[in-house]
Amino acid sequence: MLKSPLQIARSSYQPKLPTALKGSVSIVEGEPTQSVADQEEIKKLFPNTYGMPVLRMAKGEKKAVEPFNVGVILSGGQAPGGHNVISGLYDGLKNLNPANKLYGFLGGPSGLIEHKYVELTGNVINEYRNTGGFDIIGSGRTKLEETWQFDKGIEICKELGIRAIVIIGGDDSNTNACVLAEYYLQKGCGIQVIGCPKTIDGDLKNEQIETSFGFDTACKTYSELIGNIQRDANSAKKYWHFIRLMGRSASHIALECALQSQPNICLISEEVEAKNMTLGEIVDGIVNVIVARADAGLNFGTILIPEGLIEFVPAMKRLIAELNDLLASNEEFNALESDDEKRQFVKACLSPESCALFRDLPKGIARQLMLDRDPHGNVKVSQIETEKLLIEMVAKKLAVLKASGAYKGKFSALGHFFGYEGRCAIPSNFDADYCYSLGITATWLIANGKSGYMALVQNLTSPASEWQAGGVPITMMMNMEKRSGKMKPVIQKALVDLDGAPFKYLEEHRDEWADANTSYIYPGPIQYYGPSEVCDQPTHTLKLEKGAFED
Ligand code: FBP
Repeated sequence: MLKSPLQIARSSYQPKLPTALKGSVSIVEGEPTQSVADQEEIKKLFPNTYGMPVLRMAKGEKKAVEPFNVGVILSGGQAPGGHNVISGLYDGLKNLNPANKLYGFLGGPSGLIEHKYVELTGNVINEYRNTGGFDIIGSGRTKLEETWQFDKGIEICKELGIRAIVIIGGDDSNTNACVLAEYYLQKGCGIQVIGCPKTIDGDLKNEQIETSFGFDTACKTYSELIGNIQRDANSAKKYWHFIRLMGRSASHIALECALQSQPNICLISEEVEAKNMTLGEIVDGIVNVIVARADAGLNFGTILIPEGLIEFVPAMKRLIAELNDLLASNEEFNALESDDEKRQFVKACLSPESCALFRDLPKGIARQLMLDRDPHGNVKVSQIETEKLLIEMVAKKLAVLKASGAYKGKFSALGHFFGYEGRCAIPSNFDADYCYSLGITATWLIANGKSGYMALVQNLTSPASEWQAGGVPITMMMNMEKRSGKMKPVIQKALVDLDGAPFKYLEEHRDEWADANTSYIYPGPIQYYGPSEVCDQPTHTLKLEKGAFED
């Protein structure tokens, strides 16, 4: 197969490892834990995996290990570094005992249920080291939640001699990993389940998990593109660029990209919700900046829009929640063919306030809101073109201002959506190193008989040699939330903390970035080779959160 020079060079990149993970490892147990909220309910639902201690890895003695096999699943959206978790897992297993085998379940969790798998041999793994994508075994969004699915898993694990399953996924997939771990412990079938924190969205983080893998590479990829657009805008001086950024719910990606590129405006969904803002007020805020820049002769600029924005506008949030409940396996709705019929059906069932809002939305947006939910009951926000909605609303408002003489500029807008462009990029050194460490860590958790844990690598703003590895009980991150109309135990999503250092930095600087003096930063492409300050830097978000950011 033909490869680019960078692909060839990356295949021999040796990820940097924390000192504690070099050689043999021993596990140190901390204090018992409890869930972040709803302790009684979570404890009742997870009697076998609740309250377990946080684990730390330290240097240990080499011990002989009986051979065992492991199955791995990639779950949910792609994130750069997934292949390195798998290569870390493979190398970790082979170092423990060369007779150990690694199986990959194909196409996500459904591979476990449908018994579709492949053995991941050294030759296969070598093809995928330090590459982006999940194509080594594919991914999927099948939700593992029913006992017949878990029992199908037992069947194939027994057949292949699999002692542990590693699920590489986001908050929903790791919730499923914990449900599976609990079930297998209850059944006493001897199959362990370990999770790994994946998602470009960056919303799987908490006191223990500093960041999910993939966030670093995806944000650097988008920031490069935003920087390029800013340089174009500053050269041509004729377009306003409305750039929607992936990240289903939380605005971490938009915020990180803003910190890296300093656009004129960056909307933050969590702030919109906290200030109870309407769509009209968001538009007014954008219009004010456009008018002020036009007054200074600048009819161009950049606006970052988090993908999940409309779900955070309180009135829209109520509408979407009603739609979610209404459309969850609604056969009558699913049988309807035309968009018009669907709209009529929905309007008849909504509350008067939501119905009024739904009626006023552009037809395209209304249609996008009625699309199928994902298997976890989430609206597919990546398919809702919020940037077009905002362009339309801003243009209308500017036309009114122009007619009154309050605006004299020219408004020509272009919409962009950056999402899939970043999910499979070649992992940055940070993600390549972090993911490889997560894979090795998962191996040690398995070797030590742990289940219901997520692999943990911390101290990520220090050099990789100083990172610390361990495991965090998944139940520790859980609370109860409404999903598809029912209360379910789920890992708590980390939204942007409006009191946190990354948002505070944006808040402090955004007036200056909106201003006539252009403050754009042009981050350029991810660098894989060269000085460490160019190649190995973690995100601004992580540095600000850890007090390691230097202006
Ligand atoms: P995960 O939460 O599974 O990591 O997926 C993240 C994501 O990339 C979101 O940012 C986006 O909204 C969604 O996946 C898109 O899903 P799909 O790949 O099904 O279009």
